[in-house]
Amino acid sequence: MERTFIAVKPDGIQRGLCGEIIKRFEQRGFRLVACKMIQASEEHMKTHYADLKETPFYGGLCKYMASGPILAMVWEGRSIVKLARMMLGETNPAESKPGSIRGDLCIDIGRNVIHGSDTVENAKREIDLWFKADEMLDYAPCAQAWLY
Ligand code: RTP
Repeated sequence: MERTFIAVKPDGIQRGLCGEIIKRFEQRGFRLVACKMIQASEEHMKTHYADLKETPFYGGLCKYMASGPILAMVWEGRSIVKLARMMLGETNPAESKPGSIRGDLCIDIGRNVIHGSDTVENAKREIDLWFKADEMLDYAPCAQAWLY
């Protein structure tokens, strides 16, 4: 089963959007296997966004991402890396379709509320960067009597 790293960015936390974002992943049928609030250091964000090192926005992006708490999560499900990116919408919310998280919830490229891994390989790298193995729970999907 595929896993991806999803993070509600500081602006998403400040705007109280965690519930809305988690709801969308749950309703799509994906499973939350790890979740924690964390205020990352700028160094940690520089490692996370290392592939953007040469861009003009790298410094500001890393500083911003370290400016407040983030909700770091690992979600699991079939083709989740690709499907989560579709759920997120475009990097620039102004170009995101209504119905996507960014298309519904934000406008500014620098305050686009959510991060999602862009490839299966990067998902593995990011999950390892943010979570220890024992912070992720392996539990079976269930069809219990109390699920309707
Ligand atoms: P993310 O990594 O945060 O999920 O975003 P992404 O894959 O959609 O986009 P990426 O190219 O990896 O950029 C990371 C974040 O940098 C900010 N950004 N600013 N032109 C700009 O000013 C600019 N371009 C990108 C965005 O906040 C983007 O999410």
